[in-house]
Amino acid sequence: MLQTPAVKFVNPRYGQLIIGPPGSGKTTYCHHAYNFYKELGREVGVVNLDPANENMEYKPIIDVMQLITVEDVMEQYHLGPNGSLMYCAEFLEAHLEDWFLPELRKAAATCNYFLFDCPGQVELYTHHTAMAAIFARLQKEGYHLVTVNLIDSHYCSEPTKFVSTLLLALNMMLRMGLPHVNVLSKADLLRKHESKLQFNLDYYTDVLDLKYLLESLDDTPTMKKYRKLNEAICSMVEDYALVSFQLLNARSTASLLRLRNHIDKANGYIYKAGEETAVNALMACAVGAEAESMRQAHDIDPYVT
Ligand SMILES: Nc1nc2c(ncn2[C@@H]2O[C@H](COP(=O)(O)OP(=O)(O)OP(=O)(O)O)[C@@H](O)[C@H]2O)c(=O)[nH]1
Ligand SMILES: [Mg+2]
Repeated sequence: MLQTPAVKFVNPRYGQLIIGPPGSGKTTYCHHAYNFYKELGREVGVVNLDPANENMEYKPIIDVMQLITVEDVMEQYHLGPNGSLMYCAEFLEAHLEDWFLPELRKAAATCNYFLFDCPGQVELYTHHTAMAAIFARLQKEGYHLVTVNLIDSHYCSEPTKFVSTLLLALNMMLRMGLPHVNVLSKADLLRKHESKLQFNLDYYTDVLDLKYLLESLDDTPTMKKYRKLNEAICSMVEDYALVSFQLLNARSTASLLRLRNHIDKANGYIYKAGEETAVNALMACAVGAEAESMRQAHDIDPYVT
């Protein structure tokens, strides 16, 4: 007699790991993205992983500050803020099994989509191993993760800053080894830097032919002696061909929607049953058919002068 195959129903869980340098807009994005995803009907929760988070506008479903805070570590061990943050990351890693994962499993009873508001110190993602280990454990737990790397768009305003941004973004992508979306945040303020932008915005977002960037670096007198180094960095970024940016104005629903389309492709949410199964929604996500000029006009608030 034919046996009915055992059908295993799975409820996949998804996570956005919001990383990026201090002040790049991670906490603000989490707040607005939380409201936005709620509106879309997703069962979303925000997890605060920043032990020095002071300006949370959202109510976290899990808060690492209940486990440890940078302030306490500084006081108890007489460490500076950076050392304390490293300590906190290692402490969280050490308490994954007995604190964090049990909390997360409890939270997963009501949520299947998590926004992780991560600390801003870039060394945690470029040199240190604790955050990468925490993310790897989340993956092992069955989470479909994507790192969303927010970088303040004012870094486009000078070629030197943009070169370091490219190197930082590439380093983070390679070290985290996860699906990754780079974002130029605060795009609504780009008009302010417009006079300083040496190229069209798509040059920065699509990371086009970097020889032009090298030429403009040559125009900066203090940069002349670093020509070979800059050349090597640009050539490496080009060879990997991995870095590109999306624009974000965290306070604009249209901008959040465009970013969601990219993120859903990256972490596979578009293939989930439910919200995104409508073929037209899938197609819109997959094709992302939007002219570059339209995309930019949308994200940069035309009323900011
Ligand atoms: N104009 C504009 N300002 C923004 C945007 N996103 C964030 N900001 C502002 O940028 C500042 C820093 O934002 P946060 O969300 O605290 O940045 P963060 O990355 O969480 O900072 P740390 O946790 O300290 O690393 C705040 O004053 C925000 O109001 C944006 O899309 N547009
Ligand atoms: Mg923050």
